[in-house]
Amino acid sequence: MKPTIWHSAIGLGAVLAAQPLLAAPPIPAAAAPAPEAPAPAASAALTRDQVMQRSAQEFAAIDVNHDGKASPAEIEAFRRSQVLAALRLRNSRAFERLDADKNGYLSKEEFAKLVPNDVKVNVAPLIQRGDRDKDGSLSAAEFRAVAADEFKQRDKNGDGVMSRDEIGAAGI
Ligand SMILES: [Ca+2]
Ligand SMILES: [Ca+2]
Ligand SMILES: [Ca+2]
Repeated sequence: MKPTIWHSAIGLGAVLAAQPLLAAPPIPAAAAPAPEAPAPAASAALTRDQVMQRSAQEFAAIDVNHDGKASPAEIEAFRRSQVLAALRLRNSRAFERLDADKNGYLSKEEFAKLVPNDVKVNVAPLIQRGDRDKDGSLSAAEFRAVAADEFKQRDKNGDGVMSRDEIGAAGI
């Protein structure tokens, strides 16, 4: 079972912003933390409903002070945590490949920690894109609109499902 590699606008930005610490194969699907809904087991395709549901869960995770708005700071923190989690997982996988002889000079955990303590993320483009009422934050509705827009752009053949191909076409 392979979780899908699609991420919402926020998650996607995080993955694109992530600079690999080590030369490693492309981040596998699971590299993006997906505390939200587990991906469908049978297929990596995503329906619009799944995308919107995921987006709602993401918004809930971002809006930590529960004021109904995703502030730039909240989005930044969320993205940063996603990028760092992706880097740690990538490192952990790289370690498994490198430690073929299992002599373990460096523990897996230590190796996984070899990522920056902080990463720079730029949420301005996302805010700009989604902030329709120009209050500087994304409301749940604005956030939803970004996800819907993103889905529409990627569902090239308009069948209401983002197929693996359509997800892949995004170049992730
Ligand atoms: Ca908030
Ligand atoms: Ca707004
Ligand atoms: Ca499609």
